[in-house]
Amino acid sequence: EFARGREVVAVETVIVDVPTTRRHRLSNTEITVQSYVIVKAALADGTVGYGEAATLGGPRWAEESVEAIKANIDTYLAPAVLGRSVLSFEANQLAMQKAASRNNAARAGVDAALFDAAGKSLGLPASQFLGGALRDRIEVLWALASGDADQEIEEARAKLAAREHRRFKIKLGFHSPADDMARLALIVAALPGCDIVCDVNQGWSEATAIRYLPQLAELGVVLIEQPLLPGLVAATARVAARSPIPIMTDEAAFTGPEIVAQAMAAAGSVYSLKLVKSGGLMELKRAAAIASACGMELYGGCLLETGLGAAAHLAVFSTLPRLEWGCEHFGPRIVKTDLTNGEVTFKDFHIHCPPGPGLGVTINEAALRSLARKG
Ligand code: MUC
Ligand code: MG
Repeated sequence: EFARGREVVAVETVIVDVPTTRRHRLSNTEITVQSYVIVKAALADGTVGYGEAATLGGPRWAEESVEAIKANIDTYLAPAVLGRSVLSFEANQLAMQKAASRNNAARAGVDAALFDAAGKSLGLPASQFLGGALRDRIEVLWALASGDADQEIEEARAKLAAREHRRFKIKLGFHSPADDMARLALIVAALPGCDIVCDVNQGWSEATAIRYLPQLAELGVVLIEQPLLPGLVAATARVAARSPIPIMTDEAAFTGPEIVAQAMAAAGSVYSLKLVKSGGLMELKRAAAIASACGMELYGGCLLETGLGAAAHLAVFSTLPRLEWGCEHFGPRIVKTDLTNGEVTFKDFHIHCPPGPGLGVTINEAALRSLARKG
């Protein structure tokens, strides 16, 4: 009965290139443009839902590029869900997993569009399909990643003054460790009372991490994200054993077994949750349960998504029994043009979950058209 009219009749994709407000640097890449694949899913009853697959720096942060994501959705994932009921969330995700191994960002983009369409068709927020929301706002961190301490301090002070962010993530690893420490010391001194997280994005060796841990601890850094290469599990565990600061696992664990392996090796005690790693909304919730069951605390990670991708994460994060470290969904504010009509808001240091049906956001069609890649 409920399924009638709710068959998926079309899945379309478009690549968009969205300029950022400033250069965003990571240890292994830097961007001034964020590229996404926007997925549009249409149902027989006329409902349309949207999802977003994010990348960072081409196939650099992870192996998927927007070009590959679009091709794999168009050729393999879309045919896998066409004609199926949008309400068969598990069956649709299984069909996509059968059609393509890994391709997590691509699967997550389609999955988000299906959750949005299902919710919009029934007049329910997507969080209802995931157990229902436990919270309507989440403390949200801002990332400082230009590499220029003066600019970063000015940017952070503006965020504090606007009461948008009071926790900051500093990207490390693109300067020498000594230069990064000097930069970090200036930032920490300028932002008293603010929590500081450092993301090394795999940029350090075990020796460098061990050498600089005491300085990070002295500066009061509260969390160190992905200091070493994902494959260096034993080395990361040795770093974690010596570190007074918890280590957060990011690129080292996409799948459930990878999360368990990190936790069992004691290589991380906090897990960064991302749709591009888990491959779908239900899968993201499962990743949270797996990490929690292994004793890890949870952090809501991002890949600089627009308001659309942020809303898909918030639909899941709002339902999690535990989310000890809040989230970092600052993406809607780092892009020059958001692709939504501003339903995701930032106020009193929190990101507010949009309450509307589906993912709770609507698409700015004019922005989507003007930023769509031509040719
Ligand atoms: C990452 O590795 O966490 C998310 C925020 C940010 O500044 O970089 C990304 C990716
Ligand atoms: Mg990271």
